[in-house]
Amino acid sequence: MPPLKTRWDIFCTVVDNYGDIGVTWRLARQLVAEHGLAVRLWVDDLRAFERICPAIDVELEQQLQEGVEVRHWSAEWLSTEAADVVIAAFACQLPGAYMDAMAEREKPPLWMNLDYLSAEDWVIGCHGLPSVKYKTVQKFFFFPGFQPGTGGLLRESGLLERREQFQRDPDAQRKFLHDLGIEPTPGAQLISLFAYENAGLASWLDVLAADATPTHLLVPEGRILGDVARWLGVESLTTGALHVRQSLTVQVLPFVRQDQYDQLLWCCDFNAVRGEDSFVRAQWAGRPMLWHIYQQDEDIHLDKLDAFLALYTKALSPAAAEAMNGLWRAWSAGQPIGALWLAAREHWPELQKNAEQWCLEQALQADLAKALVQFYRNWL
Ligand code: TRH
Repeated sequence: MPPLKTRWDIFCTVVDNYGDIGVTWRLARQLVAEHGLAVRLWVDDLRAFERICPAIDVELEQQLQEGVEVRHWSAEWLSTEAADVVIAAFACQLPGAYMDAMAEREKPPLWMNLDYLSAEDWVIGCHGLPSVKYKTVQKFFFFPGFQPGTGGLLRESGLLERREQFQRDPDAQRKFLHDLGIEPTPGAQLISLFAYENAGLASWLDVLAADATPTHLLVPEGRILGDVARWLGVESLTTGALHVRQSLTVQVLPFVRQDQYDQLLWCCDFNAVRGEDSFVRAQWAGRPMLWHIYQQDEDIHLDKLDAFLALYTKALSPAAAEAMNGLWRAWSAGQPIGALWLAAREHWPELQKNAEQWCLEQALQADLAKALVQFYRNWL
C-alpha cells in the first residue's frame, strides 16, 4: 500500500476583498499539485471564493476543486479529526472544538500562523519562532517575505518559464486579450488598473489622455470604478464598458480566474495592483508596476511601503529610485500622481530592467509552499 499522504488543513476567514482567499487558495492548490499532500481548505465566505474561482458551488458544504477539498467553514462547527499540519491564515481564530481535536491527537500537529506579507526587517527575526501554545500544541509564526530568512513568496513551479513563453508569443497574447473582448488600440501601451478607491487617479488619467503615446487602460471590476466613472463623466461603469478620451481608451473587464489574471498582467506594459496577492503576481510579471497598499490603522502600512521600496529600488540610479518612491508613495496616499508618472516615464528602460531583475532575484528564494513543507520536515 502507498504511504498515507500527509494531511494539511488551511483555515481562511475572508476579512474583506479577495486577498485572504486569493493567497490560501493558491497555496492549497500548490501543496496538492507540487507536493502531493491531502489538503482541506476551510473558508467562511464561499461567495468571495467564487469571484476568483467561478467553479465554486456556494451551496456546497464540501467539494473538490483542483484536488483541494474545499470545506465551508460555517458558524456551526461539526467535529472533525485534526490534520498533521494546520495553517491558520492571517491570524484567524480556529474553532475551539478543532483546537481540542488538535490537542487530542497522539502526536500533536504542526500548527502555524501564516502571516501577512511585509518587507520589514523584523520579519526575518520572527519567522519560524514559537508563538502561543494550546494545551500540548505549539503554534509557530510563518512569515512570507522577500529576503533570505523569511518564508519567501508564493510561486508555482514553472511560472516564470510560462510567463516568458507567453510574453514572447504575440499571437497567444492577442488571442488571450481577444477572448476577453480586448482589441488593443494600435501602438498603445497597455496598463492594468486594480486598486482601491483613489482620489489621485484623476490626475493620472488627465496625463494619460493628453499624452502623445496612446494608452489602453484595462480596469477589472472593483473598487476603483467609481473614480474612473467620475473622471469619464459617466454615471456608472459595468463590465465591457469602453470609453475613449483623447489618447486614452478605458475598458472595464470582468473579474477573471487567477490564472487568467496572471496572463493579463503578463500582457500589460505596466500594472497597478493592490493588497497582497496581486502585488506579488505583478512582480512575477517582470514589468514595471505600481502598488496600492492596503491601508491599516495608525498608518502602519506606510512603514511596509517604505520597507518594500527600499528593497525594490536598491539597484536603481538615484534619480529613477526617487521617481519610483515619489510615484508609489503619492499613489498610496491618494495624492495626484500625474507629474510623478511623467517623471517615472523618463526612466522607463531602467525601470523595465529593474522589474525583470527583481523578479529573477526573488525567484532564487525557495517558494513559500516549498518553505512550508521544509519547515514541517525540519519540525518532524
Ligand atoms: O483584494 P485585495 O485587496 O485583498 C486583500 C484583502 O483586503 C485582505 O484583507 C488584505 O489583508 C490584503 O489585501 C492585504 O488584494 P489582493 O491581495 O491582490 O487579492 C486579490 C485577488 O484577486 C488575487 O488573488 C488576484 C485575484 N484576482 C483574480 O483572480 N481575478 C481578477 O480579475 C482580479 C482583478 C484579481
